[in-house]
Amino acid sequence: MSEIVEKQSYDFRAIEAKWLPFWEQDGTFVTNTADSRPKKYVCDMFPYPSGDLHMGHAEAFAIGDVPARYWRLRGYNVLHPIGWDSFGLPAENAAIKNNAHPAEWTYNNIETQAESFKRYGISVDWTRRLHTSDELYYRWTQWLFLRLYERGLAYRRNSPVNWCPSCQTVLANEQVVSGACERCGTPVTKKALNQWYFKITDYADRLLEDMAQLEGTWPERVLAMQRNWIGRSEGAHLDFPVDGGHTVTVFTTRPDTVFGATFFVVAADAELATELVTDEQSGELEAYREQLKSVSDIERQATDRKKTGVFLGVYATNPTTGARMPVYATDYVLADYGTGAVMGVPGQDQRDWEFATAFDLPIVRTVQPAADFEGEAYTGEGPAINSANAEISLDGMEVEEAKAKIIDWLDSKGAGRATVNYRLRDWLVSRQRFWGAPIPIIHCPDCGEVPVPEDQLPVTLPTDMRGEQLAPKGQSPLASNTDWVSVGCPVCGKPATRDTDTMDTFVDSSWYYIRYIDPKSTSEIFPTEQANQWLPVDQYVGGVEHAILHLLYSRFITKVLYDMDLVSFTEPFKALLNQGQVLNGGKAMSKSLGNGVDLGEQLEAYGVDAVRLTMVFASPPEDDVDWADVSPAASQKFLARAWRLAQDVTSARGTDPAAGASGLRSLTHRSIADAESLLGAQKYNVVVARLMELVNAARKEIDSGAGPADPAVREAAEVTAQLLSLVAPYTAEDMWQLLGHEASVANTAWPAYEEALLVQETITAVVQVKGKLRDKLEVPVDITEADLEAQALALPKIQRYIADDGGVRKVIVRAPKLVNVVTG
Ligand code: ANZ
Ligand code: ZN
Repeated sequence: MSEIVEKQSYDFRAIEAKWLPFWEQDGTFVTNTADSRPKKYVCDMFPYPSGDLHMGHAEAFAIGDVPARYWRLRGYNVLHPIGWDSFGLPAENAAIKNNAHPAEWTYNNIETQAESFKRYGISVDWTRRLHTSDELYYRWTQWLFLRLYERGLAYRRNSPVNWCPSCQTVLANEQVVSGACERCGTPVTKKALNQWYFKITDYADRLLEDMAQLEGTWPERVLAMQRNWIGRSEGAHLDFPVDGGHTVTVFTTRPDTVFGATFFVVAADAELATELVTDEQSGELEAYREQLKSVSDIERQATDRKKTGVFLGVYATNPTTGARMPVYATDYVLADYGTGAVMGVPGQDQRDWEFATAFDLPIVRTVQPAADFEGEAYTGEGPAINSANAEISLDGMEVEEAKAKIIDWLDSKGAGRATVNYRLRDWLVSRQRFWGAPIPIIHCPDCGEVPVPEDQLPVTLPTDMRGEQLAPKGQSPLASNTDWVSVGCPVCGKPATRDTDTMDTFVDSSWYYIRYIDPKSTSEIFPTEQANQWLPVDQYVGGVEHAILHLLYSRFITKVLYDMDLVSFTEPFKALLNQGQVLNGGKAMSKSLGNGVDLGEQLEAYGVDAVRLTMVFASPPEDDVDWADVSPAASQKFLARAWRLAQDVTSARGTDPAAGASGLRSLTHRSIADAESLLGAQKYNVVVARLMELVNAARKEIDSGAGPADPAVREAAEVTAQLLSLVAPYTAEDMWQLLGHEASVANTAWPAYEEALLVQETITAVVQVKGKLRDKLEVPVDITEADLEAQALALPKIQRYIADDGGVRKVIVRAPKLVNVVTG
C-alpha cells in the first residue's frame, strides 16, 4: 500500500499563506528599468485612500493584472506600479470631525489598503510605491507649477467662480453637476475670487489633433467625450453697433443667417449687460439676475426651458439689413462662452425661435425649408433666401458657400472675421482647502507675485494644525496660520506672505504615471531618458468616471512637458481600458440601498483567486459585473479542480508530450493559440472559459483515458498553470510547484503551440439504421456522445430512413465511431 500517496485537498488559505510572503521576499514583480528587453508599461489608475479596498477596486485591479502578467510571460520587461492619490477633501473633513491632522487618516487608510492590495496578489512592483501627499512627491508638483508659471501657463485672475457654500471652496465647472456640488450636492453659487488657472486653452487644438494617436486603442465614447469637452466650433465673430457708441461682437457658427437676425441677446450675468443697460431698465436687470443665481449652466441652455429675459432699453443695428434689433439680457446665453452675446436668428435657431415667440419679435427665414415646414426653426440645409441688400446677395447659395461669402463681405467692411471658438475653459487649479500641495508663490507688497525659489521647495504643510483649525472659513485654513503665512520676500527680503491656496488634486494625478519611473528621486521630477524609454503607458486601466478630466489634464501636462523638452512623447496613455462597474442586483452598490458587498468577506469565504477569477470570468472587462448573478463558489470549485490536476500528474517533469493522447494535446495547443488572440482582443472572460474546457478534458483523460501518467495530461496541467496565473496567481503558483517546477510561474516563458496540433484529428463514424450501414460522418476524435448523436440524426439520408421506418425508438452511440438508430 506504500504507493498510495496521501492526497491533499485544495486549501486556498494555506496556498495564500505560502505564496504571498514568497513573492515579496523573492521580489518576483520588481522591475529593473535598466533591463534591455522590450518593455510594456501597465498602469492602473491609482486609488484614493478612502477606507479599505472595495469590490470596484477588486474588479479593476484583477483586470489590469491580466495584461501585466501576460506580457511578462511573453518575455517583456513589464512595469506595473502602484501608488495613492492621497491629497483631497475627505481626509480633511475626517480630521475636522476627529480633531486630527489629515495625514493621520490618510496614511492609516493607505496602510489598510496596501495590506489588502498585497493580499490580492496583484503583480505590482512595491518598491515604486508613491503617495501624492508625501513631501517627496508634492515638491515636484510644486516644481511643475513653477515651470508652468514661467511659461505663462499658470496665472491668476479675478473672476466669478463656482462656489460651494457647504464645502467652502471653489469648484471647477466640471465639478458642478446639475447646478450642485459634485461632492455634497449643495446648490452652487457664483463668487468673485482671485484664482489660479492653468492655461489649458492654449492646447485646445493639440488636445484634439493628437487624439488621432488614440483612435482604435481608446474607447470611442471616451474620445467623443474628450472632443465634446473641448468643443471646437468653427464660425465667425460679427460686430454689431449698439446705441450709446458701443460695438458688441458675437460668436456665431452661422454667419450665413445674419440677414435673419432680428434681435440681440446678451448673458444676463455678464459685465456687458451692465454696460449696455439704460438707467430705467437697470432695476429690472438686477431683479432678473437675482433669480438666476441658483440656475445651472446646463439648465440655462436646455431647449425646452421657458425663455425669459429683460429688455435693456437699447438697440443694435444689423450690418446687413440696417434693422434695429432690440437688445435683451437673457439666461440662455452663457457669460463665459463665445463673447457672451448672440445675434437672435429665430428662423434658424430653435432657442431664438422660442425667445422671439415669447417676446413677439419678427421671424425671418433665411434658409428655404421644405414646402410644408412651419411652426419651428429650420436648422437644416437648403438655399439661402431673404438674404440680399444693395451690395451683396446670398440668395440661392447653400449654407457653406453663403458662410464664406458673407464672412468675406463683412471682413471687407471691418465688421466680421472667421474664428474658432472652444467650449474648453482654463483649468481652475486653486482650492481654499488645507490638504493639498500649497501653491509655491509668495506675495510681496513691493515685488508682487514671487515664485518660491527652487531650493526652498517643497513649501510644506504645517503639521501642527488639526480639527477645527482646518474648518473652511471662506478662505484657506492656511490663511489663519500666521507663522506659516509670514515669510521674507525672496527678492527684496521685506515681509511678505505665502499664497494660502492649495492645488486641485487633479494636478497631483496629472503626472504621477511618469514619477513611477523613479519615485524616490530628490534631484529631478523624473529621469527624461528613462521616461522616454518607458512611456507612453502601454495599457492604462481605470473607471470611465475619469473619461474627461483626469485624462484631459494628464494629456495637457504631457504636452507641456513635451514643450519643455522633458519628454519626447505627446500622449501619455497609448491604450485605455475602462472596466465596467460591479453591481449587486442590477444596481450600483451603495449604503442607502444596503446592497453593498464587502470585499474582505468575499476574500475570507472564497479566497483571493476565486474572487479574481469571478471578476474576470463574469463578462468582457468593459461590461458591468452583477455580483448577484455570479458564483464565486463555482469559481472556487473550478480552481480546486484545476489544482487537483497538478496533484494527480504522475509523469516526470520534462517527459516528452509527443506520446500523449492526441485529442487532449490538440485541445491544449488550441487553448494556447486562442488565448493569444483572445488576450490581444481583451476578451479575458473567454480565456477563462477555454481554461475550464481544458481542465475538464484533462480530467477526463485521467479518469477514463490513459490516466495520470499520460504525458498529455502533464502538458495540459502545465499550460493550465501558466494561463491561470493571469487571473488566479496563488493557485497557479502552487500548481506549478506541484508539477515539479521552481517558482515563480509568473516568470516562465509563454508556452509555444505546435501548428500541426491545432488541426483537430478526425475519424470516420458510421451511422446505422436498425443495424444496417446507411451513412458516414467525419467527426473530431474527441466528439461527445451527445454531439455525435445530434449530427447523425441530422443527416438527410438518415432522416428519410427514420421517417419511412416509423420514427426513432432508441439511439445507441459509441463515440467517436458508431451510431445505431433503432426505429419503429
Ligand atoms: C446665430 C445662429 C444662427 C446660431 C443659427 C446658431 C444657429 P456651438 O456650436 O455650441 O459653438 N451662442 C454663441 N455664444 C453663446 C453663448 N454664450 N451662450 C449660448 N449660446 C451661444 O454654438 C454656437 C452658437 O451658439 C452660435 O451661433 C450662437 O448662435 C450660440 F441658425 O449664432 B448662433
Ligand atoms: Zn519683495
